Amino acid sequence: MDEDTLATIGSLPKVELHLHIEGAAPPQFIRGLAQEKRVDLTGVFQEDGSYAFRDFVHFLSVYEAATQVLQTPEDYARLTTAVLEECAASGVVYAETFISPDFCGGRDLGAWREYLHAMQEAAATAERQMGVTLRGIVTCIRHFGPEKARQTAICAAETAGDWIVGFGMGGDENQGHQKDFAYSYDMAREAGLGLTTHAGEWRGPQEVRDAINDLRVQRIGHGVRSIEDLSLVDELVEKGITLEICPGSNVTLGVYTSLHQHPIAKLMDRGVKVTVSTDDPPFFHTTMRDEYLNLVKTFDWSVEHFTKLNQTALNAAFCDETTRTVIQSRLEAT
Ligand code: MCF
Ligand code: ZN
Repeated sequence: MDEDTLATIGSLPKVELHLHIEGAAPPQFIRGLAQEKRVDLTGVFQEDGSYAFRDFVHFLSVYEAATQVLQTPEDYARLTTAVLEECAASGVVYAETFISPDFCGGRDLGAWREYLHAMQEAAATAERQMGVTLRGIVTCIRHFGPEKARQTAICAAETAGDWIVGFGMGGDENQGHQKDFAYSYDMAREAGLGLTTHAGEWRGPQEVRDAINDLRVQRIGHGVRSIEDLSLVDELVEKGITLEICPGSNVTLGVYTSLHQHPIAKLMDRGVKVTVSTDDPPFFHTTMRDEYLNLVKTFDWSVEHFTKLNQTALNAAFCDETTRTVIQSRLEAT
């Protein structure tokens, strides 16, 4: 691959659909807040200053430990700015971020509104200053259970609008079932929110089928293990379901041993709506730019592959049509 093509791909305007806000926090940002607030974060960082985790379950607990320093709406405003600076540096022009009332006010609706207001203000400033548009997906956490998810869904439904555009679920896929959260998803759907859930990352194809049938989502977070059942892959194509694929995350957490083993190219070739995101970029030592460059080097993709990824992502974005038109013109301005 020649240097010019790499530079072109690295600097393409990008659309990112799968980004956890706390998981996108630069480690130095979290360390700074820990010092300010005198919070002991022993075990969260490695000696070199990066996040420390051994495996997926450990990752989830380190993630939750790091969020202890994020205690006020103002902390989330600062976090939003720090995250959007990183997005802008990678050429991201539109991102959707997972935000959780669990961490923002303990699922209390009044507190949630204050956190949301702070994040929205920070995002509006970043949009003016850095040219990156952000929207929020209210996210319940699977291993916190269905009751907390219901409280989260109430926060989502009450604040649904032109900034809160979706409802999602992350967390430990090995616990419980998608259908345990059907009530929450019904509430979110009735509030007009777009729907996504993490599935087919740790469990196999049945989990993706459950997400489609029990939660009636339009998008799946990860969904990569769908490749293990080609009739499911056909169903994803027929139903036009979009996968939010995070290749670097999957390799770092050990879903695949290397990017060469990753099914993203096969899924794309079979006609699945494939998009690329970073998930929790500093945890996985990645950025959107790195993701693109690693894909080029591994699969020898052309510029057209990447313009298609971004178009697919924009088509599947949960934003309103006015926003979609604005972002479309940014994608075409290259
Ligand atoms: O996608 C990765 C790995 N798979 C599942 N869940 C998560 C990932 N990154 C963050 N999460 C979860 C985690 O439980 O999302 C929550 C975290 O607490 C935050 S949502 C604002
Ligand atoms: Zn995720």
